[in-house]
Amino acid sequence: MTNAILTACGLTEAEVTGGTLAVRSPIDGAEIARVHETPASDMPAVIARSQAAFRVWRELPAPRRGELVRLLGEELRASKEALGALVTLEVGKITSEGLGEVQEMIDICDFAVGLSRQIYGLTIASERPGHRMMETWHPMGPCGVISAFNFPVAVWSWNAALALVCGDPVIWKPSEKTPLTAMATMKIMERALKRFGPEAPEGLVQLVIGGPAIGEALVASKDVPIISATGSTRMGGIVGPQVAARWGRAILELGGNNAMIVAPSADLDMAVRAIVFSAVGTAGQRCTSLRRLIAHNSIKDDLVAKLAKAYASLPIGDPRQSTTLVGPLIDHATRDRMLSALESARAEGGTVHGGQTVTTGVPQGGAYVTPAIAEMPGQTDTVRTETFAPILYVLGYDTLEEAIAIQNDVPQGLSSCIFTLNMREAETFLSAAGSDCGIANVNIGPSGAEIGGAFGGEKETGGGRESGSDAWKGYMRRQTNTVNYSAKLPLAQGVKFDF
Ligand code: UN1
Repeated sequence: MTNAILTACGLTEAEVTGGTLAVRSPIDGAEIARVHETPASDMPAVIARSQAAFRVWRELPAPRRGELVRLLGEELRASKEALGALVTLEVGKITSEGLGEVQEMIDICDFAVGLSRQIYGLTIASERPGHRMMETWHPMGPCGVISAFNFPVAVWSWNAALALVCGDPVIWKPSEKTPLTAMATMKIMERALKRFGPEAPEGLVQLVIGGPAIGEALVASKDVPIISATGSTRMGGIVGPQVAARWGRAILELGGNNAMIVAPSADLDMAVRAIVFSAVGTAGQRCTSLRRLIAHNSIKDDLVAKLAKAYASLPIGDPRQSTTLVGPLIDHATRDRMLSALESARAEGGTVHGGQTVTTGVPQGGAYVTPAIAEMPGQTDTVRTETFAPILYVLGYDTLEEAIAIQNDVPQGLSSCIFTLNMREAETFLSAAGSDCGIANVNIGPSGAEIGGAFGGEKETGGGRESGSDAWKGYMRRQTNTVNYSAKLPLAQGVKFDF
């Protein structure tokens, strides 16, 4: 089965054996490959190739660059099943979410193809006669992409699809837990490059595999002006200042601690469906996963009872089975962190439902758990900490103002939502005095965003924006142009300087 999936993705025996990096499937903990790491000593050459590619790629018209991304989208469509199955094998996502991840790649390719003909700059009214002002967007240079295990390929594609149409080469360092999906994605990219032909320079898209030394080489290099890093706040706290210190541009997507406010008027059945998907989907391992439920005290007990019933019915097990909704955690260390967070929650006065290790009816060797609900007496330190596992903390509230204050009173600021049928409450939540997050939704959960919107958040989430809207501007440099077509040289602000 494993070999069939690797072969379907075009990975050869030589590529997946004999290396130094062991890859385990979270499904059963079995080693599925030993891949070859990029020696840190290769990094200067990798970066030099990327710089050389940049000098060629930046001169190709953007719509022509978009053609490469169009071909990538086509190749992804053809490889959707194979790559989706590999996401399931390497990350443990259920089959539907593995396929959904590849669909997200296809979607961003489509978006970027359109963007390649819409890299618009403003024209600006000049205060001087016979002058014209405008903005031009230029390619920026190599873009280093450091991605996390939980969206091993979609997050790369958000960055790569935009960077490529923006004229930037890409150097990708995936999570050490997920080199296989990255290698398979590169095969797909290579097919697109081959069809595109010789206008695409060698080294336009490169993959480097390995640990922190590889990432550090990218982060430290002045020749990699953009570093897009997705992962923990701890990682971002190291990467961000280093990139800033060398005047690079960091696009950071770090931790979240996403909440849902459920108001008295909410459609509770709909809220339950949204809560279960966003708290339990991907086994709670999305940066957008729902972690805090802030429920009005008048409906809280009813809601928790409905949730407990829904949780009890969730099929937990092998993510390759079509009926499974909760697959394994990425590894046993994650399971241990989940159990210890629940211990802390209990010590803080919380009442925990679920949160047990599951060993029957699941493949042996994987880290399977029952998702947990923890009713908390308040927003304790444990609640304020992101634990990358299916734990839903429940808090009560009486006034909307109080609910919004609780929602905002965490270090992270990625995603948020409110369930209400009251228009005043919904609009207040979205207003300047409402949610402080980069994403704020009404009557849908915090996870599962479409690619068309800008994705990212504030505070310890890092402030970066990727994917849709005008996130492309993060991959280009803006140039302000003033053109004088008159025969005089008037100065701005009425300054006189005659000699
Ligand atoms: C992530 O978890 O790093 O909004 C990205 C979502 C997905 C992307 C999540 N579209 O849940």
